[in-house]
Amino acid sequence: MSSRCFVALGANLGDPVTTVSKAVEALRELPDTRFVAASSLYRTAPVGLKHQPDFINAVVELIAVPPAPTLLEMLFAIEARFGRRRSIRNAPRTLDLDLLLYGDEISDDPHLSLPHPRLHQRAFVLVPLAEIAPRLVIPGRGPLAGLLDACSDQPIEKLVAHPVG
Ligand code: PH2
Ligand code: MG
Ligand code: MG
Repeated sequence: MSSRCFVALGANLGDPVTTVSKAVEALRELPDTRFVAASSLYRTAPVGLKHQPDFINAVVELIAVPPAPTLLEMLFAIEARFGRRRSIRNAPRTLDLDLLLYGDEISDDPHLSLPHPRLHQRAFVLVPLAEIAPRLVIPGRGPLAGLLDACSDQPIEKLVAHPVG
């Protein structure tokens, strides 16, 4: 058994472009998991706590064999490798990895809510998600395209990848 999963990446401390790019590479290496696609990187205005640096965000699609709680532990381990220290909610962070969707699982477990409870309100998740999975339907929320319209006022800018050299 395996499930189609989506992981959101976010960073706004240190060198967030490098951090998010390296974290995408770390997700490629996860055991018992097939890497399907990564979105572009996006520069986004902070949602929630306003007075903090802009974020770099992206979304990755995986096919995962490990169950959702195991996959979540793997994501926490990558966050820790990148120096994540947990303080107050929505505080600036070197790397945040959120499990957005695990197949069509719906869960209200406080340690692992699925789909991610705020994903449908956040352009910094929905825009990169739509880049790699435009026809996705969010369990309990409906088609992604309709959700995107509702947050078109949130500033988000796609970063153009520069060839090295
Ligand atoms: N993450 C948050 C809170 N606010 N804002 C943006 N733009 N990007 C994020 O990744 C983000 C946020 C909590 O995880
Ligand atoms: Mg998180
Ligand atoms: Mg988060």
